[in-house]
Amino acid sequence: MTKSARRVVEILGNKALILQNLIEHHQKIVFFGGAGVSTESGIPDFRSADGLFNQELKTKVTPEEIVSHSFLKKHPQLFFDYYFKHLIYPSAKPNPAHAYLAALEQQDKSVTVITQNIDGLHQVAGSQKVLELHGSVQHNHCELCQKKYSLNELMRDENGIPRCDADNGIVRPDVVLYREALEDVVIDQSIQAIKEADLLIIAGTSLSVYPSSGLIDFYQGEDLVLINKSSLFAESQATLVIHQAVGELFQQLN
Ligand code: CNA
Repeated sequence: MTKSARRVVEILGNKALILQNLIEHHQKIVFFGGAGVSTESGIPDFRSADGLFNQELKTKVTPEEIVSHSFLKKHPQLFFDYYFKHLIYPSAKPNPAHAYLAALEQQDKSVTVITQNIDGLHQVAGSQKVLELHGSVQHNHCELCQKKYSLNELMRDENGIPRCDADNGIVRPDVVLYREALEDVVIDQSIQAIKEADLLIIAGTSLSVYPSSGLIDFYQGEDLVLINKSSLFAESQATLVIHQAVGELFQQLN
């Protein structure tokens, strides 16, 4: 679709059609997502009005402080109370956005999902190429002996501190906590995928968590699509901006 044709469709209001067209005409697609991709699966994000950071807590400690490694070290019980209550959603199911991306991978295209989410829903939907910048709640390990535990094993004692059955060490999630470094290999693979992409779709992220959000600066491709329920600073650089719920939007695509 030419730029002028795209503009006509935009004026007519069918942005889903433009997105569909962009996806059809590009071969190397990167989907860069955040917590907003999973809100329609019933998992709250951090920064929406009803997101976790805006919910009243009984303590003066902020969620950012709680979800940090120093807090886990000092107050493991309070860390896991918060973690199990607010960050684990074992019954959440993929929504149409997850499902669409998994199906797209089956077409003759290169599709890479780069996610800041820790819920593992892209893999549940069937996506194979998923780079999890902030790790995953599905994987856990003992801080002392590194023994691995599944989420089900971690949740055996939902009210206590998960302990290793070999040495009683604390079993922690393989999630990048605040003030912890991202894994080099995941960063390198993400940069590579973004550099090679000819379509970058950014969805459901406030782009406010660094260094993850800075990765999109490596994009040199043709078209940039931004999907978010609210406005973002990066909109001026985008070919297409869609203010809509991402699952609802992807449900309209073929
Ligand atoms: P964020 O800062 O909470 O921003 C979410 C963004 O998504 C906001 O701009 C919302 O307006 C927007 N949004 C919410 N729902 C939708 C929707 N249905 N469709 C379109 N847009 C929507 O979250 P970020 O991902 O930007 O911040 C990164 C943090 C959030 C990472 O460290 C994650 O680990 C963390 N997080 C992950 C999950 C999860 O794994 N599902 C849940 C909550 C927080």
